[in-house]
Amino acid sequence: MKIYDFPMAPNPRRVRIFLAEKNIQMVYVHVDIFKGENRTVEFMRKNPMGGLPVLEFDDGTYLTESVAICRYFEGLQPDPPLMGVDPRDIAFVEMWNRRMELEIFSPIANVIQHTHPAFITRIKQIPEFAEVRRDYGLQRLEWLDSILAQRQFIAGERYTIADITAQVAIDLGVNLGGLKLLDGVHHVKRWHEAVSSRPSAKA
Ligand SMILES: N[C@@H](CCC(=O)N[C@@H](CS)C(=O)NCC(=O)O)C(=O)O
Repeated sequence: MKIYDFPMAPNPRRVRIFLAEKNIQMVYVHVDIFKGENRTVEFMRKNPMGGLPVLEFDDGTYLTESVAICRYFEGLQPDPPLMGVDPRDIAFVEMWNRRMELEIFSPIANVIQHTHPAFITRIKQIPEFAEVRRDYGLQRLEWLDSILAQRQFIAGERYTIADITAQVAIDLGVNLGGLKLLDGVHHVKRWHEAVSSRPSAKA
């Protein structure tokens, strides 16, 4: 088993953090997105969508979508639980993870895609769209701040995949986009310091 990976990209990092939390060792194969290595004919045979990460099983089949890959490893090794512990908890973790994808990750990714020089040749950049999404993302971080005022982690008192999704999104915005995402959101900042101090954050 191996995972096709690119260190700077947030979705592959989501899986790396998830596996680090579970202490699962993995073989990672470096695929350089900026050099277009994920868009070659050979790579598109592995994942017709071209995206990373991709999990290759030993029988030569491929699993894509970072959450699907996490779901597989959660089933394989349930401890520590990162996707919920019973039907109700699983549903709530799912809800918070989807909210982090749609309300936090997506606007931050849009800002990067529509402003960062690395994307100039990849998409038609629309600065006004980046501006709208930046404002939306900042507003949603204030909302997240009000959630984290009430509890330790995003889905409750236990660290879950929802924290990983928000963590990779915020790190992307701060490190690659130079966005000041942690200013004025004290509870998000406290939470971010906590997740960043976990050994998995280095993954
Ligand atoms: N929904 C997919 C998204 C995969 C994706 O778009 N990954 C990005 C990196 S974060 C990528 O490979 N982008 C390069 C490209 O699509 O050419 C997932 O969760 O795995």
